[in-house]
Parts: sequence; structure tokens; C-alpha cells
Amino acid sequence: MRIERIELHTIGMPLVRPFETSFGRQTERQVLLAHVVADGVDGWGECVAGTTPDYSSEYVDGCRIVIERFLAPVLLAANDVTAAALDGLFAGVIGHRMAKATLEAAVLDAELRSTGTSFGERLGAVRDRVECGVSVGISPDIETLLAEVEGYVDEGYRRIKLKIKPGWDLEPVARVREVIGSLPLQVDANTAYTLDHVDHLRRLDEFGLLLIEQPFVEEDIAAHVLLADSIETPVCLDESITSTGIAIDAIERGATSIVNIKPGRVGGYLEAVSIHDACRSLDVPVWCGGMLETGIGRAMNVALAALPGFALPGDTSASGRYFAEDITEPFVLDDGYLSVPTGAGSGVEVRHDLLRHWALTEPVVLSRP
Ligand code: NPQ
Ligand code: MG
Repeated sequence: MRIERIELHTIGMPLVRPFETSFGRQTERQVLLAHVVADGVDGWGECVAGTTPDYSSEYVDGCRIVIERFLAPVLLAANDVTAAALDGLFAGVIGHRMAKATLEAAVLDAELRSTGTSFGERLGAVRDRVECGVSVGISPDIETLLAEVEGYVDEGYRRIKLKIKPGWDLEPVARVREVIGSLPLQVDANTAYTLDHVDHLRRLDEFGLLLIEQPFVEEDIAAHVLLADSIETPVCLDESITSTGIAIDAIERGATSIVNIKPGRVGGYLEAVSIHDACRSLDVPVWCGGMLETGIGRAMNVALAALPGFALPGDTSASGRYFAEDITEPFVLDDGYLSVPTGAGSGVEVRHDLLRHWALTEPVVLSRP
């Protein structure tokens, strides 16, 4: 494909309720969207980076600049762009995986729309719907948490994930376990603990959790090995897993026995499929993480989560978990599942009225030199 134009939109979407993790609290989701026009076909990609560099070093304004200055010019100068070739085209830029993933998604979307192929077909989906979990933020108090969890259980979610941090762990987990009975439950620390907490974290074993996600800082694979050796609850890495090579290394060293795959964190959907394939050959189950995606990223994540190795429910929640209104048609839970879109590309359409209504900046428009 020949990329004629790339537009970058930065929007602010109101959240239905504040979302708090061990690294911060947010009431609005700022999102960077890339719109490519190639051979007359539109493609859309969503950037998972947040407003501030707290989940990862990447953040919205930084991604916009990296795309504008370094990544988009490469695409606009190339005569034949395919999603599969982006790895090579972007090789001159180190890291910045979320920025790269944004353009990869947009190019993939355009490519697939031009051939009438869906994301699910292209990535290798083997199911037409996926089982959904929900990520529950840190609450002001236990009663508020229990009410929120009960609401999600009533909506049909098939797995609950609680955000934890020191001072907000054993008690909320115990109380939620009481309320939800045997419904699958897991926890996510977003790097909030240190090795000093190993004995404390072992006390989570009595709650029959599916897994504990990313207790320690992302660079410290060895700390996760130590914990995995002394706890029964499976350890699952999120932030640490940024490539197939790192995933294989972490698995072989015994740091992670389940892997959270987020396409944005690993540089795109093609790398996400590669991690899925590697985990599958090592018999390691994977699940699809979530980054408060709009309908664009959600559609693509649901397609990814339909691959055979995605053995656990993902953070692929309904649009309504985060947004009263979505930038595309909303994803609605049906008996705890979301349907894999079947239309060409992502299968969803962007609502241009909302794109304008939620705009935080003028769109950046980049054209061929
Ligand atoms: C996680 N997601 O699994 C992340 C954390 C997270 C659904 O729990 C902006 C950017 C907002 C990054 C919110 C869920 C975010 C974000 C949460 C990451 O660790
Ligand atoms: Mg996580």
C-alpha cells in the first residue's frame, strides 16, 4: 500500500467512574488515535499510552511526537507499506512500542479493509466470541468495592481482577472472595511490591486466585522467580513482557507461568501473535490485557483473544465498563462474552461527531513529502 496521509487525533473520553491502580487515579481517558489513508482506504489505530508515564515510560504527548517526527515520515516516504514490513521500517527507532503499535494497527486495519478480511481471520482466531473478565480499581473503602464487584457479577463477567497495593490487598481479596464464591478471581499489583513483601504475598494463597499479576518492578525478573518459587498462586507478568524474546526468557527462568498479552505494550498485534505462538509451544496459557481501550482497540483485542492459546478470560470488558459512549459502536456483554467482529479490518466504524466533540487538540495532519 501507498500511505497518502496520516492524521493524529487526541481525544479525552469521560470515564463512567474513576479508575485507580497502584500507580494513580484517572477520571478521563486521554487517547491518541492514528488515522491512515492508503490507496483510498481508511485505517484506524489506537495508542494505549496514558496521559502520564506511570504504567510505562510512554505517554500520549510523547507518542504523538515520536509518531510525528520519526515513525510517520518513514511510512510516508515508503512506496509499498505492509503491516508485516513495519518491523523493518521502524528498526531505526529503539523502543517506543506503543507508538509503533498505533501505526501498525492503523496499517493492518487499512490493509484488511482493502481485501475484505477481518482482524480475527488475519490473526488466526478460532472462536467467534471470547470470555470476559473485568478489572476493578482500588476503592475508597471496602463497601464501595463490594458494591462495584456485585454490579459486575450481575452483568455477567466471568472473572474478577482486583487491583492491589500494600495496604489494599488481603482484606479486599478476602471480602470479595466471600461475596463472589467460586467465581474466578485474580489480582494485579502493577509493580507495587518488593521482595520484602514475599511472606505477606504468600498469604494470598488461601484465596484460590487464578494468578497474581506483576507484583514487582518490570526489570526485576529474578524477583518474580523468587516469589514464584515460594507461593502457590501462579505469577503472571504484564509490564515486564515487551517482546517474544523476553517472554520466552521469563518463562524459561520460571518468573511467569501465565502471560498477559497487550498488543500496545509489545509493539503491535503481529508481535502479540508471536508471543502467543511462543507461549503455546511452551504450554503457557495467555490472556488478553486491557488498557481502557476505545472500541477501536477493543475490537482488535477481542479478535486477538479468540486465538487458541488465550485460555483465560481477558480484561476485554464491555465498552460500558469504562465509557457511557464509545467512539465506535459499543461492545456489549452477552452472557459474559463479547463477539469477535466479522467485518473487514477491525469491523467497527469511528464516529466522527464524537471525534470532534472529544478533541483535545487540533488533529496533526501528515502527508507525503
Ligand atoms: C493492567 N489495565 O492490566 C492495566 C493497567 C492500566 C484494565 O487493569 C491509561 C494507560 C490507563 C494505561 C489504566 C487494567 C491505564 C493504563 C490501567 C494501564 O495493568
Ligand atoms: Mg496489569
